[in-house]
Amino acid sequence: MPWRVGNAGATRVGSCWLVGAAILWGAKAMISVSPAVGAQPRRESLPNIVYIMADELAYYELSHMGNAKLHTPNIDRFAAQGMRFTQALAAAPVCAPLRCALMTGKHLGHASVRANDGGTPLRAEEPTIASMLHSLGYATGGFGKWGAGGRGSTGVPEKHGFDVFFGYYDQVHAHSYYPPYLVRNSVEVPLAGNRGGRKGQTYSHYRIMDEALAFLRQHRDQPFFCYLPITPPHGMYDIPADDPAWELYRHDPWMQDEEVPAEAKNYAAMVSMVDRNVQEVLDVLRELGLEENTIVFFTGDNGGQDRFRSEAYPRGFFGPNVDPRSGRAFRGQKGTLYEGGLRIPFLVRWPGKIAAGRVSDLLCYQCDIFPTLAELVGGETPADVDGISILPELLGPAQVGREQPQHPHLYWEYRDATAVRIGNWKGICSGPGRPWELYDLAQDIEEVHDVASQHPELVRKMERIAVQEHLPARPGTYHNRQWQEKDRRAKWGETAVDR
Ligand SMILES: [Ca+2]
Repeated sequence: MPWRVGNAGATRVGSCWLVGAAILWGAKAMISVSPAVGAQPRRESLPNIVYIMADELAYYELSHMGNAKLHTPNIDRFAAQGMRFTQALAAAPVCAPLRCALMTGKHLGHASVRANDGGTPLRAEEPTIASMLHSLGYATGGFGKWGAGGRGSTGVPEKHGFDVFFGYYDQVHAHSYYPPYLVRNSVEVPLAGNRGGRKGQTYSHYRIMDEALAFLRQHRDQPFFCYLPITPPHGMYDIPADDPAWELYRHDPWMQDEEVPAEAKNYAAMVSMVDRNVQEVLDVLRELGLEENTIVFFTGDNGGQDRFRSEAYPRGFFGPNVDPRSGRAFRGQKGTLYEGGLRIPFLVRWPGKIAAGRVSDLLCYQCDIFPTLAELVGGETPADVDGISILPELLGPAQVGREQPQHPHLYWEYRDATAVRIGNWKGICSGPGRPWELYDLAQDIEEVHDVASQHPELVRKMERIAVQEHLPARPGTYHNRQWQEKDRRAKWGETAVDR
């Protein structure tokens, strides 16, 4: 059955599982902006959405990508049952800006959060994925690290469409797995036996996952959006010694090697803990009978960091940016606009709707998620969103009723650097007054052969795009800085004096 495309791009609904109720929902979205709550017919016919985003987990840190040290059997199976993207990119190379871009669909030339210091929140009036879904009657829950506005600011998640957000609002707070408290809808939730820092009695990530899984159960009878920007395997690299993930490494000689830093061993266990969490989500969906009405995303947030470097491992012990099969490496890492800062794992699973085992080379980035989900559910995409819907790529053009469009260009900026992508061409300018570099990623994925001098017109075009896409940032504001500062201090908490 073809998809019905509504007026002004505001409402696109259809397909077999949405017929009837979704058209009704679509019509409602066109004529009314009031939150759809209460007695709506067949709310369950709208698909549930789960978006799991592991902090820092890199493109080549999954076993199915050839990583021989890290074990991710559940994510490997997820990839085999769903669709894997080879050119899904972060909208920014660090946490806070990319979370803003993901939630608002705006690239870094338009995003309100462009710094990673926690000081620039979302503006009060900005629509987000959560507010769009909430207006259609979705239950909306976030669990993990928000990063787009601290407590006491205009950017808090409960003012941007989330019924509940539990975890960390500030990314410095999120460095500790044993903080004295987490935050739920801006209210502190004490964690027993924790003083901050690296040791304690309540491992924060367990609490966060518990609440996320409880949210799924609680909302089994209505459409839900479960956003899981979980903090592992981001450092500090702490995981309980009795976590079941350690079992996966019992027979790995490197795990017994005293030369390998304990932090690297913890990191591996954290990756496999994330792997287990992914399966826990799928298991609950299956138990609730929701697997076939739930689209599940699994992704990283920014490009990999070359952690645990040594003479033997110049690109890091786990080689997050090195293809284990070819040895080719992405240039740069987290924090840069080279591919090492932008490539992320991106998998989407939806039994019966997304063909199993497909691999897509579609060029896309996190700004595309908002319009994709809006198209999926018949929600409204704001006119100033920079992303494009990738729904035809996910479900197939026949199902959606149109071909997958391509980005005319993609745009990034971070600190002094700017980057533009046009098809396989990537231009990077590292700062004001610096020459543009140009790479043909189809031939040169490592970005080592600068061909700018051979393509001056293309470089000029990218320069024009960079000027056109950059608007001065308009961040939100804080009405109380003390709460956010308290949250940042809670990283070390009472242990700060011991350091
Ligand atoms: Ca990150």
